[in-house]
Amino acid sequence: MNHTTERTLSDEQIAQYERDGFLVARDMLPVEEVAALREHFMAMHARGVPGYYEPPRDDEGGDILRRYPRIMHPHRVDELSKDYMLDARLESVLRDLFGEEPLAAQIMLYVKPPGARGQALHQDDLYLRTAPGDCMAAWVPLDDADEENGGLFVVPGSHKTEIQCPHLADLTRSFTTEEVDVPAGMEPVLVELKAGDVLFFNGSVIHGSYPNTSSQRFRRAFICHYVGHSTTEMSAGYYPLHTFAGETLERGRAEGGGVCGTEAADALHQARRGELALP
Ligand SMILES: O=C(O)CCC(=O)C(=O)O
Repeated sequence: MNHTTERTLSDEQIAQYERDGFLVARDMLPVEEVAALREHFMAMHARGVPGYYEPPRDDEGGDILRRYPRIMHPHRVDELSKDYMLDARLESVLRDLFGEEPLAAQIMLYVKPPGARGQALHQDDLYLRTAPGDCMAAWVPLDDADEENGGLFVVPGSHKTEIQCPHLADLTRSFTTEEVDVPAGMEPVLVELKAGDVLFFNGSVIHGSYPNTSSQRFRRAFICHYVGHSTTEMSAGYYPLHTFAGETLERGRAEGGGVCGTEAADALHQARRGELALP
């Protein structure tokens, strides 16, 4: 078991996370390890997993993301993905930030090639529906991530605002269909990261990314989502949860939620067509 009673983070780092809703841990993974991960994930991407996610398609149809779709839940079919989702280095930071044992819910892989759209501003808690408390993301860049190649933006302090009902995003800039507004007086800021850094952020923080405008630079990242051990319910699509000791478990099933970035938009579209009444 990876349990340790010693803290990894300083009081200042924990206070900064609580104030801003995010924390950058620099140089968590050695560059050689990140290079090996890039290779592993690109090979997986090229292979596809029939019956699980679509192998990359050659006919782009004007959208490069058809050839490079994000891969949801690779930990269910790929041991290395699961190992990283349950990595002890991530666990120690998560434990300090949650203030309790973390449980892993999912991992997603984004390849984001040159020309790819981003993911409009949103809050993960809308989809994971964790209660009580918030989920947390560990966003692990596999390339240096900056404004040019579509790095991640966060809105500092927005985890202290309400979870918003999204509206339709600008689909020329976002591959997901929903977007939330930036609260008055707040601004999205780019979190510039080097491959090997890890960004941790609270599930209520408004965040997202814009298109990759570079001509040659991919912006690969894997993103893991976690909840605290005291969670009593969440969206069932993320079950089973994983302990860092390797057990699986479930909690209660929250209403709604679903795959990050699509569920609420589907509901909005259905509502517009008069098939569903929104509360
Ligand atoms: O990596 C991105 O571009 C967006 C990721 C994101 O918003 C998320 O993981 O919820």
